[in-house]
Amino acid sequence: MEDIVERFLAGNRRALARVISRIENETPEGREYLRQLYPHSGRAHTIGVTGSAGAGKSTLTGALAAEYRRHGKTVGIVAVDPSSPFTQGAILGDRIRMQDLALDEGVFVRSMAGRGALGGLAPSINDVVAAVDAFGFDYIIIETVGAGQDEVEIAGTAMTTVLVNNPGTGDDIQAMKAGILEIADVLVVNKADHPGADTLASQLQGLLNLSPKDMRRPPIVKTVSTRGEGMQELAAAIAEHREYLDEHGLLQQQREKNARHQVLSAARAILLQRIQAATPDEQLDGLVQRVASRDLDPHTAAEELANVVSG
Ligand SMILES: Nc1nc2c(ncn2[C@@H]2O[C@H](COP(=O)(O)OP(=O)(O)OP(=O)(O)O)[C@@H](O)[C@H]2O)c(=O)[nH]1
Ligand SMILES: [Mg+2]
Repeated sequence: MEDIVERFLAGNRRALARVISRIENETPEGREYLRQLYPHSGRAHTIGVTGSAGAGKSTLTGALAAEYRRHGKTVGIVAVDPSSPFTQGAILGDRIRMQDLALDEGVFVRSMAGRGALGGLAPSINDVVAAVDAFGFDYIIIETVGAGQDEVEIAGTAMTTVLVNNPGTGDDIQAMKAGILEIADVLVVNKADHPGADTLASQLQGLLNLSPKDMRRPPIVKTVSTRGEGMQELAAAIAEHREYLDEHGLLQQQREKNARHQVLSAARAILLQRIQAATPDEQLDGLVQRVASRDLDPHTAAEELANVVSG
């Protein structure tokens, strides 16, 4: 185990891949790696790329990574697969495209399952990002398909959240309704080679103009990711957001918020494991049946379970 951590810290990519697998599978070994590596994390600029299915997130991620590579920066990419079998084809396509990048030593690409047992982002995503961060990449781009809650959660993980929109889809209005603009630090109008890009950009600007004057208004960047167009502007907008965070002391605040969220969700997972380990199947089945037949309410049942570990 020491050996793997040493090789990891010496920059061995196979060690990185192995560490991530252990973390992803939530093994005790994975937790031990993370314990040792965590102090080395926190240096990368983490960028969340989110938006609807097919908005061009993967293409944009690849193009942005290429832009950073042109400046000699290293990039880790964590692509979070949506669980819907509907989009499986697209994911495969992403992997193939991403493989071109993966031949580059300065880029590391990892796909992972997006859903935990209870829905929402898999708890290990933050841990995987921490491992990629500890490895020493300058930037980490985290791609997630926009599914409401995911977008909110990714905002907690990444320093800068990029929301990818497309012309002619009406996504902007949807986004506004879901309150998603609130979490976007940079707005992208991708597929700007399609008609309606300027209209969408000005619609988005119109919405932003409604927000309070003292609030930071996310810049809007038009891109054609397939041709790498707009990547310089996007990189500049991301850098500008990072400066904004630094200048206003917001980075530390964001880190603390994220840390609190992670500590509490890890604690929740530990307690649940302990409860499950300490509860005989028959006891759980009995409680479940009583709740199902309205003989007992779920909270009283849960308290009974929790008492096993707390009392
Ligand atoms: N015309 C045009 N097509 C684009 C652009 N960016 C991406 N595409 C195309 O849009 C399709 C979807 O791109 P992806 O990058 O896979 O989109 P995604 O958002 O990652 O998709 P999911 O991960 O499945 O949600 C592909 O066929 C891309 O080639 C663009 O700027 N212009
Ligand atoms: Mg994708």
